[in-house]
Formats: sequence, C-alpha cells, structure tokens
Amino acid sequence: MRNFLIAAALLTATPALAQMQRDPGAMLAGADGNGDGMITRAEFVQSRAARFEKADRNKDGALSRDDFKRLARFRPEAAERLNALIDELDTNGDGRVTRDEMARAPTPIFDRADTNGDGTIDRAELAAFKAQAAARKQQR
Ligand SMILES: [Ca+2]
Ligand SMILES: [Ca+2]
Ligand SMILES: [Ca+2]
Repeated sequence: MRNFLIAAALLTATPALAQMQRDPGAMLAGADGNGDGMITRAEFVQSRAARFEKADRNKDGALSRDDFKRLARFRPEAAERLNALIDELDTNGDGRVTRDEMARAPTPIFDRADTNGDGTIDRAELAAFKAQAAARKQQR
C-alpha cells in the first residue's frame, strides 16, 4: 500500500501526470501500446517509462532532487513526496533513480487491476477497475 501511495505521488510530478492520477483507469487504458484493448505488464512498464522521461526535467537519465527544484518552490509538499519516492526506489542509494531502477519498481496499480494475476489486464478487468475507480470518486 505504501508503494501505491508513493507511486501515486510521482504521478503528480507534472500537470499531465496529475491528470492520470485523478483517473487511473484512463492511465491504464492509455498504456495499451498496440491498441488491442488489453494491457500487458510490458506495455504498462513501457508507458511508465515514458512518464519517467517527462519527469526527468534535466534529461540526465535519472530522477533526482534536481528534477524537482522548480516544483519544490511552488508545491513543497509535492516535492517532499517525490523525494521520498526517490529514496524508496533508489536501490543503490546514490540519490538517483535510473531507468533500470524504475523498470524494476513494483506495479501496484497494474497488480490491482489484473485481478486474476495472469499478467494482462483484459477488457473485463479494465472495465471493472474503471467502475471501481468511479465508485471511489463518488464516495468522496
Ligand atoms: Ca495491448
Ligand atoms: Ca534527472
Ligand atoms: Ca488478468
């Protein structure tokens, strides 16, 4: 659960990513790279890597505190969560999360949607996940 919260925090890194966080169902649907209506784990990780490229503001191939300097000025609490995420995913402790470390990171949203655990989110699972997300939104 903690990983899920931290991953969600990462999605707020940029406005485009924040939009995805508000609608994880749309985010999953957007991860369907080959457009066959099903999302494989590989497609999900690939889509996450694309978001990683966007968050890597200084384009040095890793996420670090340097990438969130501007954010830290306007939304210090968001930057704080991102820094916590870096600490969590930074497995070798150099203060940077590389593409490799990101690729190996847990996939809590994917795992939640893939209810039968076969490594693919099929149309029914995606529909169920979206319905769940919508129901949660109404409860708030
Ligand atoms: Ca697909
Ligand atoms: Ca960077
Ligand atoms: Ca499945």
